[in-house]
Amino acid sequence: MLKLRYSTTSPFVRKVSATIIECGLENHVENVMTNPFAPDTDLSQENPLGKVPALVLENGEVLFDSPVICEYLDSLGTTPRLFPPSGVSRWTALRLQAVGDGILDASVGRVMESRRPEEQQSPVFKDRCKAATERTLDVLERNSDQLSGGFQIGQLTIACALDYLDFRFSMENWREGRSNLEAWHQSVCERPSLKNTIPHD
Ligand SMILES: N[C@@H](CCC(=O)N[C@@H](CS)C(=O)NCC(=O)O)C(=O)O
Repeated sequence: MLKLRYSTTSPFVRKVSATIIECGLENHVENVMTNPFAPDTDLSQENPLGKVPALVLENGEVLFDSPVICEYLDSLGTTPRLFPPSGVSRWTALRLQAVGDGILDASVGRVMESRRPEEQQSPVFKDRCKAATERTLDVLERNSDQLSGGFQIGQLTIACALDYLDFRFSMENWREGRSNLEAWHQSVCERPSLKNTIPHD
């Protein structure tokens, strides 16, 4: 049995949970709830970086960083579903995954910053994160055709990123002026892997 150290709100964990469903591995993974910010957490014994997701393999080895975990899970099946093995399609999938992860890094960064004591927060940092997110969403809107025609790790990650914006920044409404991206999101959000892993507090 694999062991996934998870939290319910982490969008990086959600990538992994959705991958587990896409790959039909639900019965092979035990989910262990972990708050990486709890002072008494033992997470660092398994992931020295102290972050979720972390996947403990049957031999005790621990994988971390969602791209690594997702690709490992995808490799367990007979045919990879989410990570094309080589060629242009692989680089397209990895590139789109990096786009989604980048939006998540910026957005999680903003959330973390806003939880620090008010007088220690950096408006400059928060504005940079927001601007990076907005620019990246605009590029996705202009190139939304790159998202159609399949559902691989890139599409999965970008869907998780858009849902995370709904979860944490709904007042900013990423859909405004981005009808292509909205239509694409609508077309994938009913997939069981996404529908069953919606973030919640
Ligand atoms: N690049 C990592 C990011 C993981 C990450 O930032 N996880 C956050 C939760 S969303 C965390 O565990 N943070 C704890 C900390 O920063 O101490 C991945 O893709 O898995």
